[in-house]
Amino acid sequence: MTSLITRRGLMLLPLTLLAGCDWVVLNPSGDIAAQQGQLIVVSTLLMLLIIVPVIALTILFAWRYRKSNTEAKYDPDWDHSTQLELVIWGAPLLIIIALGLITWISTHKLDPYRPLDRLDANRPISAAAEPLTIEVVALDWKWLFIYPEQGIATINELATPVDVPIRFKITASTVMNSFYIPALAGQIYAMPGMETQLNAVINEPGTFDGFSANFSGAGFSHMRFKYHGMDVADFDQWVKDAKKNGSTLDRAVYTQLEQPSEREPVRHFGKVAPDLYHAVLNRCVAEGTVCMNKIMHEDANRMKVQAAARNFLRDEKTVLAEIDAAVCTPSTNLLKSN
Ligand SMILES: [Cu+2]
Repeated sequence: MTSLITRRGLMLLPLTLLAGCDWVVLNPSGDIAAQQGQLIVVSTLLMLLIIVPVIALTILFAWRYRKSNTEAKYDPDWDHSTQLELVIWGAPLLIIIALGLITWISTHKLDPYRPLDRLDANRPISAAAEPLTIEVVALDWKWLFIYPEQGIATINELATPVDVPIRFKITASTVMNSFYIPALAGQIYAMPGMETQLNAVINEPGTFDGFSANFSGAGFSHMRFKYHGMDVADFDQWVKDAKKNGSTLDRAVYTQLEQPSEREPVRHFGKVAPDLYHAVLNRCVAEGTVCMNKIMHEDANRMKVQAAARNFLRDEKTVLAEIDAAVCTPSTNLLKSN
């Protein structure tokens, strides 16, 4: 008896654990994350349209056609029902059509590269409205945030004003990470030598968790930061405070910073070398290295010259063939006429 109670208690344990959860993904503070949360709810409900009836009917059939029930009709030669066929084929078809439409629409509407067209469900904004740009660099094992317009940078702390569209440009220094603030928007990969983007907005002031959602080595577990959604006035004050901090983030400081380290404390830089993010992205922070975009540009130019040379040679062959034809044809004709 005790073992049965214990077993039942243990079965309930996961539920009590879940009850303590802060369901941030389904109750976020940013409009993009809110729309993504709604997608999860809608697709789960669509799935339950099949799962709930199937489970209910399984139990119903097992009960109704149990051996001791002599009332149930026994019909071993039954093999077809048009109504059943309609339900069995129609229901999944309609659900797949609905899921397909939702996927198509939301993939385009929630494309992280697409500039926002609304602050939330009730407040549209023009796509031309200039967002706040933040450059994100995933380092081993801390986050660097550069505010190019404000000329400041931070380590392991992010702040943005509430109800202002933000455009994140995301890259990494060595290995792949994933930039994830569940309250704000879905995760976006951070990769060295390339840039990903995220457009999002926070609608409520508050402090939220941010972290790397892609394992990146020894210090990964502590690659966490606090994200502050602030009133515009508080944000301006925060920028001013950061500016007051005299230290400068230049290439030398960055090279130090880039070295692997764990549990980095929050740090602010009042000045940032203006081309630092470009150099990080194109892997040319170190003195004397050529930037990747420059190498790619030169490669592209070389390809163009090679293609032009090939075209020229082909044209020359065509011209020679034409000359050949022009010179040789009359002589054969002459031969023929003789
Ligand atoms: Cu994948």
